[in-house]
Amino acid sequence: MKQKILIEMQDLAKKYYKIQTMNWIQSKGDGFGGAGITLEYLLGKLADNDILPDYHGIELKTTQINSKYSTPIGLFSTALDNQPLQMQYLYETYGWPSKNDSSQKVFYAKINADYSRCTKRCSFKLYVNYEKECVELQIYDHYNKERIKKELSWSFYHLKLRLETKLTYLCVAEVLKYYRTHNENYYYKFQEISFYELKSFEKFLELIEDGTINVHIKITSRQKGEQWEMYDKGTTFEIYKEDIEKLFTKLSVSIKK
Ligand SMILES: [Ca+2]
Repeated sequence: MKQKILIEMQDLAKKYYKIQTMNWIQSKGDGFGGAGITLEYLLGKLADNDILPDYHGIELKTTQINSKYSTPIGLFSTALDNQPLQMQYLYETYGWPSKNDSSQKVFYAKINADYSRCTKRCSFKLYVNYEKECVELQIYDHYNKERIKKELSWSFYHLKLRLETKLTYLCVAEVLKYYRTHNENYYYKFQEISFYELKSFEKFLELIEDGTINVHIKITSRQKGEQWEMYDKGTTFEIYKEDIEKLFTKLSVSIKK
């Protein structure tokens, strides 16, 4: 590992230690990403950048540890790339009526290498195609199990570029979350921090193949005048926290005194 990154990690660990000592901190953002936004704010980062690592070559992730559910860590978000507007195609062709309002369409699903049944008619799965150098989102007719001939994929080139640029070095902060009804605010308490280095892109592909990494497609609809239109909240490759050391090697970083 580069010496420069190790120094940045030690520096980050030191700043983080100060944040730990601050105890409960009121959220600086709202909704789902509040913990991450709050941490970035406290570290003095101004604007969010989805493409590059958050902090001096290190990507920051937060994970809530007092949640009933095991929440996955989003690695990076990227649309299908073998043709333009593939997400649009997916939404228009395979979207299903929303539970809240059946006049709205959604395509909101987690898909991995096992079959995931999304619609009455179709199942979806991820398949790593080494020959074509892409990760395919395959569609199967649920009844006859035959593959529907439509190519939807992410190229190895694009995935490798995204993974290696954003996630070569990673820092995961564990956080406690508390909702205070009195003033309707979220509060966070920052706990343990861990540092990691990416194993390899080949490992990433292996973990897609064995079902460890899934893709979360989040397309809903929003109203525009009288009409509903597609609202794409992003397509994210995810890994559960308990699997993180399958993709990354844990590093030992101590605070430099
Ligand atoms: Ca981040």
